Amino acid sequence: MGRGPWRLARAIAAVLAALSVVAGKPAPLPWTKAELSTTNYASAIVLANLDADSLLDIAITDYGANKVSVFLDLGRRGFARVADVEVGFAPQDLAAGDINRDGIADLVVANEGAGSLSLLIGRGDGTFRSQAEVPAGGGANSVAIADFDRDGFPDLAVASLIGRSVSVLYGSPHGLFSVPVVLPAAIAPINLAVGDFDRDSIPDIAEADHLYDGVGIYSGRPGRRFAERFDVPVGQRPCGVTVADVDVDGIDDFIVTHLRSDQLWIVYGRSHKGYRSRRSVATGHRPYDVACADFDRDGRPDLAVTLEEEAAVAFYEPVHDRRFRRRGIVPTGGAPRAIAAGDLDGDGFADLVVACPTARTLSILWNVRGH
Ligand SMILES: [Ca+2]
Ligand SMILES: [Ca+2]
Ligand SMILES: [Ca+2]
Ligand SMILES: [Ca+2]
Repeated sequence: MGRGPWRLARAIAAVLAALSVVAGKPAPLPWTKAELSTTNYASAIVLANLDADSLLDIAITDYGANKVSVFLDLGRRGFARVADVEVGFAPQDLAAGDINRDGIADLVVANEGAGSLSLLIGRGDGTFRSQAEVPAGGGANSVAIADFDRDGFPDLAVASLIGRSVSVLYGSPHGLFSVPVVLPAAIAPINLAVGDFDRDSIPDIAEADHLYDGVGIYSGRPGRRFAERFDVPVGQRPCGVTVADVDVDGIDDFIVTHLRSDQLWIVYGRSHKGYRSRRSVATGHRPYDVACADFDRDGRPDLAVTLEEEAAVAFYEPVHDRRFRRRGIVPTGGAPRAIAAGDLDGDGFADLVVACPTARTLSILWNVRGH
């Protein structure tokens, strides 16, 4: 054998070694990190425009302090924290939407300890002019806003851990909600998300059940009805569930994280019935939550996963056949849990907000590809 093929083989080995470094730890990704302090234990994050500018603001539930904290985005990567809002005992989750249809974003908070929902009506300056608390089942731990009966008034879906159920509360012209319609869950619902998984234009609910090896789907039907729950097997002990159109086919999909088995599952929606396929992605240790956005703007959504035990966010990009590969990781300020994606600085590239509850911080990961 001459030296040419040997050199070629060595060059190929060098390229493969370099690629394995890129796929593993240090991550040459264009992210700049900043930290915001929280009061106690940030359990959930929502990004919404809560004031009069065009920038997304940050609202979090503070589980230990029984409060919602709002960080107004002032532009130029600066934030102003407005006065915290008292909510019910042990707030675990929140959602943003215009509940009373006055054009101003409002917040709904699931209070796990109180078994209630706090309704915070926005003033449009990051503060809230009224607060109501409605019963929502014991261990209310996850909430979403959607118009399930398509009457133009926002409705609420809430998971009840102790009630072992998902409840739907229908909105009315007066901003009041109906008595809950209770849908039985499997064992221990800990998270839900809403999307249209069968493309019939009626919102459906995906519910992750912590003690059951699957995700329950409640398909919305015309009127105030849901089809009988059906389960999608997604491995042991699902934790987080996030809705996105991962394969860009116009049908919502959902992504499920698994704290204990170090993987996530992507369940792809399908027109008319059920789901088309599902795919697992091996992650690092203790994937808690996932955000889906097209971070590099190549037209294909990417995944950002909080790895609690690695104190980092891991990034995954799509490859062929609905599979994903790891692109790199970015360290956070502590063990990360909740994550949310949105363009905070208005440069057209999605940024990330990551809650690190034990460090009492939010890590802001600025996506600086556009700079
Ligand atoms: Ca409103
Ligand atoms: Ca409605
Ligand atoms: Ca549907
Ligand atoms: Ca899809």
